[in-house]
Amino acid sequence: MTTSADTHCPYCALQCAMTLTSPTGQAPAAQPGPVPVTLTTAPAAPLEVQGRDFPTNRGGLCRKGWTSANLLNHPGRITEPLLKGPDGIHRPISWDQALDLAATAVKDARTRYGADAVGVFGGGGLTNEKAYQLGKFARLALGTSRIDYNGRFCMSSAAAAGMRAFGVDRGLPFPLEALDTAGTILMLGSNVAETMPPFVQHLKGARDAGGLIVVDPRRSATAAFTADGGGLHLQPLPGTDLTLLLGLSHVVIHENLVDTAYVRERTSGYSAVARSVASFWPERVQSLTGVPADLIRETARRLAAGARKGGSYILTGRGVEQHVDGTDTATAAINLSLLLGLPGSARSGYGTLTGQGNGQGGREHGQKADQLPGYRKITDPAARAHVASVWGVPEDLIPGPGLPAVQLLKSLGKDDGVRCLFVHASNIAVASPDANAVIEGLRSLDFLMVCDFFMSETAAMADLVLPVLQWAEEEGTLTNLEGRVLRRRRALTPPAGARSELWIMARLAERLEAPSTYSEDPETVFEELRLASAGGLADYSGIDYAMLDRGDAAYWPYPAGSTGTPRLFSERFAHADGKAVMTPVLPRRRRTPADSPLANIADAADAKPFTLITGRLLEHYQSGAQTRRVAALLAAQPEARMQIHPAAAAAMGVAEGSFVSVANERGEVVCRAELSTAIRSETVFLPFHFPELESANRLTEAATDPISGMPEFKFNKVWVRPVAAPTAGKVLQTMEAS
Ligand SMILES: Nc1nc2c(c(=O)[nH]1)N[C@H]1C(S)=C(S)[C@@H](COP(=O)(O)OP(=O)(O)OC[C@H]3O[C@@H](n4cnc5c(=O)[nH]c(N)nc54)[C@H](O)[C@@H]3O)O[C@H]1N2
Ligand SMILES: Nc1nc2c(c(=O)[nH]1)N[C@H]1C(S)=C(S)[C@@H](COP(=O)(O)OP(=O)(O)OC[C@H]3O[C@@H](n4cnc5c(=O)[nH]c(N)nc54)[C@H](O)[C@@H]3O)O[C@H]1N2
Ligand code: SF4
Ligand SMILES: [Mo]
Repeated sequence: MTTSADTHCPYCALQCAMTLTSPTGQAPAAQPGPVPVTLTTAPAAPLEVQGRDFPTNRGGLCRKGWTSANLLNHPGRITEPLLKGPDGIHRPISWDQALDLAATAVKDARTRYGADAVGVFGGGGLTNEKAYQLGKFARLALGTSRIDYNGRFCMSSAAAAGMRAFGVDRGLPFPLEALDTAGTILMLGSNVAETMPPFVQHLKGARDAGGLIVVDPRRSATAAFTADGGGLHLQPLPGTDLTLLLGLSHVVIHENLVDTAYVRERTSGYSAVARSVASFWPERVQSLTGVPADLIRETARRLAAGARKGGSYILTGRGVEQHVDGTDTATAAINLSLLLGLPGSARSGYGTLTGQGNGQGGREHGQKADQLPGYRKITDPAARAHVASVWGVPEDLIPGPGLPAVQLLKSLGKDDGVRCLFVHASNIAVASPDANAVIEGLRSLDFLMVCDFFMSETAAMADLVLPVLQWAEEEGTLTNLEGRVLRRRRALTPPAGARSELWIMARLAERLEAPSTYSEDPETVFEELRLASAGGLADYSGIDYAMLDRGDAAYWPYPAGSTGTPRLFSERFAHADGKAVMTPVLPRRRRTPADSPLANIADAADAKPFTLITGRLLEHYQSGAQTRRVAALLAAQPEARMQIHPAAAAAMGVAEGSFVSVANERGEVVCRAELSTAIRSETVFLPFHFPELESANRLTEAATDPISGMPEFKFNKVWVRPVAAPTAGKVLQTMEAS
């Protein structure tokens, strides 16, 4: 008998709906409740994956989604707690031993250095239940303020800009389907054709109407998609989007395209913004960004025309946000959208595309350094009192704000820094900026514990690795890029030695004699999350498992007794006066090649300076810890390749497929060159999915946006030169693929 469970993809924030089926009928069963299962060790996936009709994906899945079940019974799966010996080799120990060791490490660090010597690094892939519990566990059971997560690398600038302008941060304040009928869509620094392929369906209408406009220094797959319909591709110098956006606002104001009634009634701050863009006329912006003045004017006009007919949307992705001025750039995009009257209008809007599976929910319920559940501020006395009452603890037991991710990582092993670190759902040795320095920090810790189901590059460095459950093996909820809460269902009994993170936190809390309670049952934790979030910005109090199981559309805020909020801002914004705030922003000086000496490269006479941008390939997810273990995906993209324009390559004698060194004062990458006219000639591109010699983050700088703490992933100076093939270090990512 065949059994099946309706669930959602384990990877990105589109959260495509899928049905998992056991072809044999022996293994999985629909939830609720565990069902006996013998895990097959055969290389075939234990479950069949089928796309399921749902508004975001309409039955479609990308290659990562199709192959996601291959990892469930992967031979490289960790199924026992592993302790690293003095010889550097990990060996199995019992769960009791492992938990005792972790608890002892926490107590030691606390006694020697104080509670803030214990740190937690979380992830946007955790379910709402796990993310919520991790925030509570850190503050109450570990007693530390030092918790932050990889969303700091992902959504922090867009979130900060949204809070500043609208008073609330929900990536898309409207259902994704709203894009279908839009006349004009301006996408800045987002390559959904590779990062969320089924999303492209929602761009077709605008594309066919000639209204899709993509801003990217590369002719990405998404930029190429504009061509058929007569859309536009604006190809600025990396890091100049803020200037470009000021130019667009300049045109909107000077060509009288402003929605004056909307600006008057629904916004504040117009005059200062109008003054700030006055000197950004299109010809000047052309000289600063490389985007032709005519295209700047045309873009502004199409946005205004779309707003009058069909609808106009402005969307941002990591390309414009992962910069030291990312918050200001997102703010400039919001200002432009407010001048045109888009946010809150019935057919138009502004949004940012959340990336990780639970990137949205994961940034709402307390794994951020400055946050309590329900998107509350940890410094707000009323928020502290509310959450303390739900947790049943005195308010002063909740620590104050901790350190944002980059600062937390910089503090590893330092005086007053973190000495004992717990990592849940992030591969920081590969995904963090200035990865060489992070690896040094990880090495200098007294104790590193990593929860994962694979030996990621970070887990490989850990003293203790705890095996956890994969998506199809546990219950929970996620909140997708639309702010819609979804059920993830168990379809498979996990391997005997693996444990849920809720169970791990519960057992550790006992050993640490922590105040309050730590349930290992996801639904019980969700019920507590509902109470803790009640009255906050991200209010989930009206949502329960039963309605999600029915497939009800649950968009937050969803206070008890309401029916949720598919569209935000139709009446008012979340600031006290109900208005959106326009904040004037201006470009700051960026680094130049001269700022980046080549001290560490011995024979660099033949090296040429370039701007490095980094990003994603369709086949790999993030640090690649998961997708490098899927044979089909690894075969399609086995290694990092540096994209470079053929003219720039020819000037250095670099041929297609030949090796290059990409270096700066922080480190060096050696990989093959991929010649492509899709990239600007002063810019090179590296994916960040690969470790070791191919790790792009050996080159990125841990400089951060002053408001959000977002690091500079997409604008770094590097020197490129041809080199001979490397002799070692290129084999790591090919191990263990199944
Ligand atoms: N295949 C795949 N899909 C994913 C992920 C993955 O790792 N792999 N990760 C998920 C996550 S967590 C996220 S956050 C999203 C990210 O999704 P995206 O934001 O679409 O991904 P990126 O490739 O990081 O960046 C998008 C584009 O920004 C461009 N870019 C770089 N620098 C600049 C610049 O200065 N200005 C402008 N305008 N553009 C620039 C790059 O050329 C790139 O094409 O994807 C999600 N989906
Ligand atoms: N140069 C450069 N660097 C970047 C970016 C970029 O564009 N350029 N993008 C940044 C962005 S947007 C992001 S989101 C980050 C992401 O980068 P990471 O934080 O490294 O994300 P993942 O590779 O998804 O790592 C997740 C790890 O947790 C494991 N895992 C998955 N689910 C769970 C779970 O439920 N529990 C536990 N305990 N483990 C789990 C996986 O096996 C994997 O080892 O990278 C950032 N780094
Ligand atoms: S687009 Fe995202 S959610 Fe959909 S199948 Fe691909 S990785 Fe999964
Ligand atoms: Mo992300």
